[in-house]
Amino acid sequence: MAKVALLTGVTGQDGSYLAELLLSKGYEVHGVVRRSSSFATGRIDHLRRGYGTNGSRLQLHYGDLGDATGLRRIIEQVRPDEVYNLAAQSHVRISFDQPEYTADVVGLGALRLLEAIRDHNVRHKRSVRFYQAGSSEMFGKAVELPQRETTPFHPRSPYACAKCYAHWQTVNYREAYGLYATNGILFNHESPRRGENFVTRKITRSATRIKLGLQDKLLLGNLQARRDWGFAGDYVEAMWLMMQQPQADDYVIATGEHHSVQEFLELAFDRVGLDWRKYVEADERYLRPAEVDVLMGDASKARRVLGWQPKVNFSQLVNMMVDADLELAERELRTLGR
Ligand code: NAP
Ligand code: F7E
Repeated sequence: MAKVALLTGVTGQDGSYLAELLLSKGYEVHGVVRRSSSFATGRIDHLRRGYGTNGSRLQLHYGDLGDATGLRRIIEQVRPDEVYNLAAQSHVRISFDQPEYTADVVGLGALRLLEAIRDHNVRHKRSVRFYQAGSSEMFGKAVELPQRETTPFHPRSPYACAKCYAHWQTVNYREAYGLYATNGILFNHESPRRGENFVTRKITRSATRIKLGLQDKLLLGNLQARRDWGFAGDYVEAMWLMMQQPQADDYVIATGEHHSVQEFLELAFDRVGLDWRKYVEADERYLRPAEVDVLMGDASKARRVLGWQPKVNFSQLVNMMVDADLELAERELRTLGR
């Protein structure tokens, strides 16, 4: 019998890579999608068109992390072995504009799932496993570097505060009810599927569009912030590994290197043969009321216990994203008939 996985956030960057990984491992995969006025399934359409033998094993269900009744119904119907909670209002800057909504979806959303699983387990004598998509943003203001599982949290945004709530509820359900509930504390991870308003993708998309004459300028905020950037494809493997252990636990997933936004800019523009200084302008709309200056993780526990390590390094990641966006910009140019 194939294992059954339920993914919230299946239409997002990580959801699409994790769905691919689980399908390749023979899972039956179910995803929660929220209703929107236009389709948001662009990242997973290739999995639904039935390519290979995979297509029929990805099934979508309408649901929302704000709607506990719907989530419970989906869990009852799907009877998953593993639930991966990837759904979130995941943009840190936007969480300052929408703090209450972010807390509801990111914080209470995780609690709604935990409660649904707890009841489902008791009712059906099952032991559904739960993965919570935690974030390095929870470390926030650097109290130590590198940050590891034991580093105290100091969140610096409504998003990070909500992730801390979800983290501690996950620990609490593990301790109080014996749920197999695991927190992945993932540092920034990127890919050609990254949302276009996160800084890495904004840079690679703009550098390539500027190169082809589709755009003149790139407006950015703080160039000095430093992040530990890895590849999303590597990070979803860590999620799966965490869910296969005999005991649930919490793990930091990171590359152990940090680079500034400016370094990312330099590499990306170099890749297309441009000098970033000629095109980048400062725009205070992209500054945050409280910034996280530097994040760098120590993933030695994941290496030791899970046998996990990243395969893609920083410059390979930048090149992969630039090359994919160059193809996208070329397609855009052709569509315009230029
Ligand atoms: P993403 O691309 O922004 O995807 C977020 C997903 O959540 C999308 O599928 C989105 O649906 C869905 N969603 C948003 N609000 C929802 C709601 N109310 N109900 C149901 N679904 C909702 O994020 P990601 O980069 O893949 O990240 C996955 C998870 O890891 C998130 O929880 C994020 O906070 C966390 N995380 C990410 C990183 C990173 O560097 N990427 C690092 C640490 C933790 P639509 O497609 O309809 O918008
Ligand atoms: O910002 C600076 C910005 O929005 C990175 C999410 O996946 O990772 C992500 O959160 C840095 C920040 O990612 C712009 O101030 C400068 O210092 O790409 P970002 P993030 O805030 O680190 C964590 C781990 C998550 O969990 C989140 O879900 O870049 N920056 N100029 C800018 N950032 C943006 N977005 N746009 C700019 O124009």
